Amino acid sequence: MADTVLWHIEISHYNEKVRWALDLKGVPHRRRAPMPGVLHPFVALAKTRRPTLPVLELDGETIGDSTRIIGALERRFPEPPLYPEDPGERRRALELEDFFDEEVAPHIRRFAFYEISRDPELASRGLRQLGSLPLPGRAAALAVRGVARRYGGNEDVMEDARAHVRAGCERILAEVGPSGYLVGDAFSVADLTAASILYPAAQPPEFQYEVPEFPASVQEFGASLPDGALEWVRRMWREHRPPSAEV
Ligand SMILES: N[C@@H](CCC(=O)N[C@@H](CS)C(=O)NCC(=O)O)C(=O)O
Repeated sequence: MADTVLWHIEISHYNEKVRWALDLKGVPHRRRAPMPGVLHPFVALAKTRRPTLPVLELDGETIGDSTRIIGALERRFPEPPLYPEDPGERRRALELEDFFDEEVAPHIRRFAFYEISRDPELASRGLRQLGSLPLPGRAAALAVRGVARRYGGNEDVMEDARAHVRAGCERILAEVGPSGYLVGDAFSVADLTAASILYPAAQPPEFQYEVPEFPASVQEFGASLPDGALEWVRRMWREHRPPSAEV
């Protein structure tokens, strides 16, 4: 087990999904964070032929994509379960995982990078904080704008991006049951995914790394999101986010 290695990006919400699953299941692992935006796509490509992290090395297998990694962890370390036992509940939990991955995560990312790229000083501090290439103001803003574009972010799609993030919050409020969880009576992959993907908006104190600094425009948008949804995200972190199992 000592050679379980997570290749990750500290600030990334998709990467947080996998860290949370590893920590919850108490899997001792090492973490490697190749320079984000510079080295990380090459490391990912070399390992999986796709440019994205997270990538997990587990039992001699190299697995890319947070959903596939959680599936593999669930098989190898079934306790505590993240997939509900009941087939109908399991289907709903996996659908919600997919919804937050596909319909919310890309939009929160393109919105945040685009807004940061409009403030050169913030962009420069952000790159330094990320452990990426240290660039001065305008150059940093251009680099971050490039990342935003890579993720589909430009002025024309900002309203759509905000609408998707809001829809994610509304989906939480619509799905949360009397138990306080999205599916059934227990914490599942649905809750873990929603709470990971929306962490940049909720800024939970349990986040294990430095939370990115956002411009006023992002903070104002965050403050306009339905309170109950972000409170729910913070509660999931408070009640279900264990400390790191990194060795
Ligand atoms: N569907 C993938 C998405 C992962 C992803 O988009 N990772 C980003 C960081 S947030 C990445 O590595 N991007 C590099 C690139 O696209 O070049 C997952 O769930 O793991």
